[in-house]
Amino acid sequence: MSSSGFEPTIFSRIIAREIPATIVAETEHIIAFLDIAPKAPVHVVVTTKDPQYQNVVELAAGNPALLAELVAVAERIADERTNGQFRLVFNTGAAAGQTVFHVHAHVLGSQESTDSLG
Ligand code: IU
Repeated sequence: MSSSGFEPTIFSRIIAREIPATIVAETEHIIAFLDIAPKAPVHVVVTTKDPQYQNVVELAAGNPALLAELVAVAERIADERTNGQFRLVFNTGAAAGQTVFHVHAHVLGSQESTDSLG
């Protein structure tokens, strides 16, 4: 158990740079990294640095401003990395496919940005 009373998750270890990840965005409260097992051409995980919320329902109830910040970071990533169209997925509960109980969104884009292709 951590000093904050919450079990550190695998994402806490990514945030602490204890295990590797390709970090693509970071703010005071939010961090985003490439999913290690991408399910789409663009697949980024966006999570809170605070591990206390296990899922989006808890985050929405406990700190809606932080949820709004997470969504804003997700939109910025999508603007930068996809054609502007994206899916924002919050798996909620093990039966729904959630494996890491530290709130996070999946930003999924079917097409990478063509901005850099001229
Ligand atoms: P889920 O919604 O809880 O299933 O999402 C967890 C995601 O975290 C999943 O897509 C994993 O591929 C991803 N992931 C990762 O990117 N890096 C890791 O070290 C681990 C899991 I463990």
